[in-house]
Amino acid sequence: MNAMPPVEVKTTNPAVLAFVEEARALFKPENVRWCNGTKWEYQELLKSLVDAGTAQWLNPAKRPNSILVRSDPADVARVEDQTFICSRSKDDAGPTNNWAGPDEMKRTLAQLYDGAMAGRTMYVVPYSMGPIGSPIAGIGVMVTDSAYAVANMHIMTRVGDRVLAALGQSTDFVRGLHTVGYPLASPSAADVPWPCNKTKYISHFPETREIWSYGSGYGGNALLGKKCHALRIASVKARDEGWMAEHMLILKLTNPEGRVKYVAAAFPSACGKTNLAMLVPTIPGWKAETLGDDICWMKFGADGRLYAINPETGFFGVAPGTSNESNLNAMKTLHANIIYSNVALTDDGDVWWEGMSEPPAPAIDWMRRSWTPGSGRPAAHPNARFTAPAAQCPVIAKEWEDPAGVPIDAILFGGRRASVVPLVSEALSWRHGTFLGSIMASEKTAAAAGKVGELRRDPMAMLPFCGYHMGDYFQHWITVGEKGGSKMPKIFYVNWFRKSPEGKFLWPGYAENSRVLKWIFERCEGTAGAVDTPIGKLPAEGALDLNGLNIAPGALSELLRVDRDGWRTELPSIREHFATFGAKLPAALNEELDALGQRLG
Ligand code: GTP
Ligand code: SPV
Ligand code: MN
Repeated sequence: MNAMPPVEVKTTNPAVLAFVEEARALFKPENVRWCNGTKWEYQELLKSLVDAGTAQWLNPAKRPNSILVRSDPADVARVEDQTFICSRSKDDAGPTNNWAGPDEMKRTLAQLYDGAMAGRTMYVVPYSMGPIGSPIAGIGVMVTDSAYAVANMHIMTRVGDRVLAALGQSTDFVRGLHTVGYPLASPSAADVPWPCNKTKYISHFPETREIWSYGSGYGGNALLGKKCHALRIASVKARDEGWMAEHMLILKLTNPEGRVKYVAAAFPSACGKTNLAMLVPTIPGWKAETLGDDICWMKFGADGRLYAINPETGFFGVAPGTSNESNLNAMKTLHANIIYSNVALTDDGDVWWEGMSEPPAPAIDWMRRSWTPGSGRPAAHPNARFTAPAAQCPVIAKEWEDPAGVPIDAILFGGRRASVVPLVSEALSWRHGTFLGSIMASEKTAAAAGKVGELRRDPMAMLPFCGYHMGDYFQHWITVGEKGGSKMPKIFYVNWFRKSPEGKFLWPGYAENSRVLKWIFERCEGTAGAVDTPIGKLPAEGALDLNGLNIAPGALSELLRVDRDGWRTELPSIREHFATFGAKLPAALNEELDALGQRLG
């Protein structure tokens, strides 16, 4: 089962050693392997995945050093129904999270955990979220029996001995336990290609900075550095310490004169962060570079501004829809050293997914069945993903690993809204921007298990990721804004997904979103025109650069129309949404809602 020998333990930190020993005693693995983070180790992990039948090599002439992994069809996305915030008080988890008491949850999980790694290797993965030694970064130690999770962590985070060295004797690290929940009778017993368990728990203990995950090997359920640590646990730490942990991409924009702005943007899962983070502007002279595509940690710098780092080192990106036309830089990033999950396999040993190119024929779909175009079912799962090293992105910004972070000029909120919300608006103030973030809504996507397409409120794109009471989270935004005062980023609300009555996207999106970014940049500089409307500031006539854009007549006026009736119709549902937060809803947000109602008349 396990080809890799145990390696030397490179820490004397008693807290780390005790944590690992307790995990070993509980999980009862066949052996324990401390991950050192080397390239050699990564290659061994890939090899063991191939040997176990979990993965297969892709054609090295097409995708060097890359593997294809197909998961169990019952384990393909985050499981929000089984995600828990186990704070001591139920009230601290708030109305948007599942809650169980920490003792009760630990009792339940300890039973499931008992012997769960029998016959398997327990990997110990010390990892850093953020550049090692950065004052904005944070460390975690994760144990897992999934080589797939470890290989992904290698790409997505900084793993290994250097993390233990940076941690030293400190006890300030997030403790993560993960098992797929599929013990083996013996190391030589027959295994399945994708071990997992029907029972799943993704549990967080915010006060003690612990994550206990059970039963799933996929994505955010298993790569504990990502949503579990960098958002759910980190959001609590950020509240306690006065900083921000957000579900945001980070982008560097340079105008033709060489001036730079840094933009962070919060869109819900599968709503366009990776695409915006890597876009190629269509306006001459403008440059966009990537710092991050999913998570953003921001702390105040000595100058009082918010400085951001990308805590990750890779992209766990949505494959379907990614093409040379939609996201050329992602396609270039994907040439080698990639883990592909749940995409289709072509005849010549390459990968394929819906929207990548003309359909290949024949192919093997993500469920290992033969597939032909027109068969009526997708070849790749809608939440098929690629795991790619960020350093391979051709437009990665040179400062992406700067431990000091980059000063953020603008924050964007956005979601999938077929109607009501215009292409872009600027908030009237930080407080108004916080209000806009708090009422964000989006149609559900395949990134989480459940019904796709349903409109739901997803405040700041953090609904599945906020580790505490969402009302307190809103207050934290307001408090941080008061602290930063005039030095806070400007806030904008964008919507690339407005549709015509026939159901067609009105805005071409993707690279053309650079036109909106240009307006945002120039609003930050104070040079672009805006008009005041009841819902915020919209581009003045001619302020949005549309040179060379091919857009249906009438589409633009629809995109920038203030839909007073639509907004008025939404007011009761916003009130209802706010009511769910009870006394924890900041009064400031009710005031903003009243003010909006008055402005709408
Ligand atoms: P997570 O990784 O789940 O957090 O998703 P994400 O926010 O990074 O989303 P991503 O950029 O991967 O985009 C998801 C889907 O939205 C893909 O199918 C894209 O093709 C599509 N998409 C992205 N940008 C646009 C756009 O501007 N317009 C339209 N119509 N679709 C877009
Ligand atoms: C998301 O769902 O927002 C993702 C993918 O980025 S996962 O890592 O599975 O959370
Ligand atoms: Mn995401």
